[in-house]
Amino acid sequence: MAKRALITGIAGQDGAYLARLLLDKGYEVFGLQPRLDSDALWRLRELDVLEPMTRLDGDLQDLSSLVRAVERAEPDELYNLAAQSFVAASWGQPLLTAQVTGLGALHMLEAVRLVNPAIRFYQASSSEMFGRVETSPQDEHTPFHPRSPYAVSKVFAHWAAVNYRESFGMHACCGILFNHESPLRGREFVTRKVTRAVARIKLGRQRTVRLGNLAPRRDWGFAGDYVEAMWRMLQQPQGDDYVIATGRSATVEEMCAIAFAHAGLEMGAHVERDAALHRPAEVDALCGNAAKARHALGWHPTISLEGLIGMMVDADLAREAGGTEPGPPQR
Ligand code: NDP
Ligand code: GDR
Repeated sequence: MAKRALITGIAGQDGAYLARLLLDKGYEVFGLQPRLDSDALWRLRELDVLEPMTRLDGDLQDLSSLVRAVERAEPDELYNLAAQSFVAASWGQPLLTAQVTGLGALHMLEAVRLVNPAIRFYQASSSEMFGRVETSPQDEHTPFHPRSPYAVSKVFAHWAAVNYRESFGMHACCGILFNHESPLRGREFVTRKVTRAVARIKLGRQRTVRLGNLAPRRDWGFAGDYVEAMWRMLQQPQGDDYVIATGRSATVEEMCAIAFAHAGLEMGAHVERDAALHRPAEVDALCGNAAKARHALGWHPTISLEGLIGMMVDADLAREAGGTEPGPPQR
């Protein structure tokens, strides 16, 4: 019989890639999303996963909707990807972020415990939990020092999942994923903001892009690789926590330079600095050590930063040229 999976945050970047992966593996896929209007589903259309999956209404803030979704889907595996995931927005909406990204994960764990604690559970933890780091690279033993309401909420959710594993013997895994991007990345995140601007500048539709702090370092990988790691975690005999990263760290400025160079443009003339885009507390440098995932899961990244940013610029050029820009307005 086909395995069944329930994915929360199905309409987000990772939800779409994970749905594609699981459908290709023969799973029956159920996707939970609060709003099921047409605009929200563009990523599912792009990866051709909308028709073969079942969509369920539900919100991480509403435990009863989660209980109903778990009862309906009867999943073998549950991937909790839903979140208010934009770090910059979390200072303006700290309570909403805590309720969805933090408490929402606990609601999801409770729904699983109430309906069927044998369901394997994946929690989308984040490298943002490391925050102000004192050692590099970061691995599963690096202490957390969250620097935003988003990261504080993710630490709560992370420990809730660990606690349910230890308290109730649940097969709960936390994937501590470093930044991962793709042509389906939301336009508010810096890579996609830059690749979209590069495409528009190349086509003469815009002259400059306004950016905040160009100095922070991030370890950027490809979302398609990272959802494969999520799945591999849930195939292990025991629940555990894994860092997923490329091990290469680059500054925002270096990432921008790659994007402009890919389109044959000179970056200097097109980037404006805007202090209003700086964050109240910044995460200066992240770089992950995924040795545990490499050994235990046989996982490794397949796409370089140049390959990733080039793929995103090419996708944005094609969309801009074809007038097929998908997705909701930029936040
Ligand atoms: P996205 O922001 O693209 O997707 C998040 C999804 O959650 C969206 O579909 C969103 O819907 C949905 N959502 C928001 N609020 C609720 C709610 N109250 N109830 C149910 N669903 C809700 O994120 P990604 O796909 O990039 O990331 C997936 C997960 O992984 C997130 O938890 C993120 O924090 C985490 N993560 C991401 C990393 C990355 O680099 N991409 C790295 C590490 C962790 P809507 O759009 O309608 O608001
Ligand atoms: P991040 O991603 O906060 O790391 O969280 P984001 O792309 O938003 O920022 C990365 C870095 O770029 C700097 N930056 C800007 N960022 C944005 N968005 N817009 C700008 O104009 C800009 N200028 C400079 C930021 O200050 C930051 O240092 C992502 C999300 O997917 C989280 O959900 C996830 O948990 C982490 O990655 C790992």
